[in-house]
Amino acid sequence: MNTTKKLQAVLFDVDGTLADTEQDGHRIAFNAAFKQYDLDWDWDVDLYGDLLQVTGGKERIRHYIEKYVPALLDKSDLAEWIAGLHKTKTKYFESLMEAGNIPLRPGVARLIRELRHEKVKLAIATTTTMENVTALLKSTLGEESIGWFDIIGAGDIVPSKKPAPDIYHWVLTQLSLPAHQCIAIEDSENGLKSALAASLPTLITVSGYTRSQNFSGATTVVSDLGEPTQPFKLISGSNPENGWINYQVLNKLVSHAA
Ligand code: XBP
Ligand code: MG
Repeated sequence: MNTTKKLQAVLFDVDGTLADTEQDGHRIAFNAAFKQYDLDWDWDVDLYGDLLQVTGGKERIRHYIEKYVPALLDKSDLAEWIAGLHKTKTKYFESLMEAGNIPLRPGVARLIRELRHEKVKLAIATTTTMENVTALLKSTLGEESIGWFDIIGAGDIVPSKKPAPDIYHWVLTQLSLPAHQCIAIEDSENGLKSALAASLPTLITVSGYTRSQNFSGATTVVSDLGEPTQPFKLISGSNPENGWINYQVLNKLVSHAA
């Protein structure tokens, strides 16, 4: 069997996978928005780690209110108020990306370049907003990189966010590809659940907040995508037998999973 023709598309998660955006990006942007709204809320590094169990910024704010500020639940326009606060947060996040302080994780730019060379389709399946995705891509790979992705599935485009499979189903439908010819790259348990529920083989690159999560069901779990000069550490799953994730490795993982 010619396995080199197997892989048709790679579906990338964004936060934690393309870049470590949570602690020094989203968290900072949430806190800046709270300040602008005269709220004394402070999402410190540990608290934010707990709050990350809820995906989606608006959903996370609502969860925080339910847990820590329940009196606010009586607010008649709560949904609109949360949406406004979240919009403000998105503006702060965009400025943080424009400042260019958050780099791509090891191997990401290289792998994207190689996959484009091999004519493998690139897609994004994320919980965050389209504005945030484009801001990150612009600041790290340049404006033209947005066009390198055949499909970008982001934010509220589907009714239920990860761990529901909706965003992966949506992206696969747009790509007109079956899940077994694709691979998802994720960093979190919620992301893995989402991808697996859409029947996608999934490679995990653990990130700051997700290191100790449960990744059973993942094809392979590695520290990062690795570079020839800076190999990844294998955490679990099938051994890619290479120090860095490239087109050939992804192809192998997909054909073994099929
Ligand atoms: C990450 C998320 C997002 C971000 C915040 O999801 O759950 O909610 O934390 O972004 P993924 P928003 O790893 O799937 O990209 O505030 O724009 O939701
Ligand atoms: Mg993620």
